[in-house]
Amino acid sequence: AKLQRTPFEDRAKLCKNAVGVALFSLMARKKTNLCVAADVVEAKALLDLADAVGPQICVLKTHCDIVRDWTDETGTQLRFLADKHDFLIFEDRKFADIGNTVVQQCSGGVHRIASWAHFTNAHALPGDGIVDGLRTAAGVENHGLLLLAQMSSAGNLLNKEYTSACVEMAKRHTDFVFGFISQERVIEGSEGDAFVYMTPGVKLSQEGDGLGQQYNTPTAVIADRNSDIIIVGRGIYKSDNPAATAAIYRKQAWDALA
Ligand code: S5P
Repeated sequence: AKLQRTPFEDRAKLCKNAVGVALFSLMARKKTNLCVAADVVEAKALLDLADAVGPQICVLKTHCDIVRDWTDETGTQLRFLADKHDFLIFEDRKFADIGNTVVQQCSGGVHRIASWAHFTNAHALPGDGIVDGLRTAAGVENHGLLLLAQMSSAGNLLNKEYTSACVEMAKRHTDFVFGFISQERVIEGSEGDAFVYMTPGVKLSQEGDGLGQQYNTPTAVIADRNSDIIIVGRGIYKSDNPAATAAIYRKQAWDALA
């Protein structure tokens, strides 16, 4: 039997974090559940890619620390493109340190992540202090956080017990934590409708990369595993025409919701 899905506009009303509300609303308005992982290593290439795929996506995912010529202007320009095309910026920093350290890592350094990213993510490993630290760095008003509840890579150590502990941590911080990086929906029912599930390891051709990445199709991730958003990197940015390829992934992922 087909899953009965709560529409994204209704889930916006259940979510307690402003960025989560904005994300659900934008997905409903723009009709896209595609996130592009913009893993390119030069600022101009990053901005060009964001401009090209911008019309197709709900979220642009960045790894600012792989960009060799990152400046404050890169963050400013990304925000300009986010407004132009109506998408949110997700810095995939995967914080994993004690609260006091992540405050500095998120707000300071060369990248000043909190000044341009709408949301970021963290491993739950250090305990609740990491969430409290990132909340301090960002301010709850216009930032949000995802927890890594599951990973796509072969042999990862995030087992069922760990995933459950992540879920419990998220439930303790619904003002700030609005979802998960996971391979499937990790909270069922209406309680789970208040959170967003974003899934990486998505590609139309499914052979791995020789470094442990494991791929599923957009349809498998959305229709079978009941996730909300597909995260696609190399499948799009390494293709001959990223804008056209993004449109193909977008359609498959959105059609899989029906
Ligand atoms: O479990 C994970 C979590 C993340 S955020 N597995 C992942 O691959 N990612 C990220 O998703 C990874 O850092 C990369 O930016 C993207 C997948 O890229 P692709 O080229 O394999 O599609």
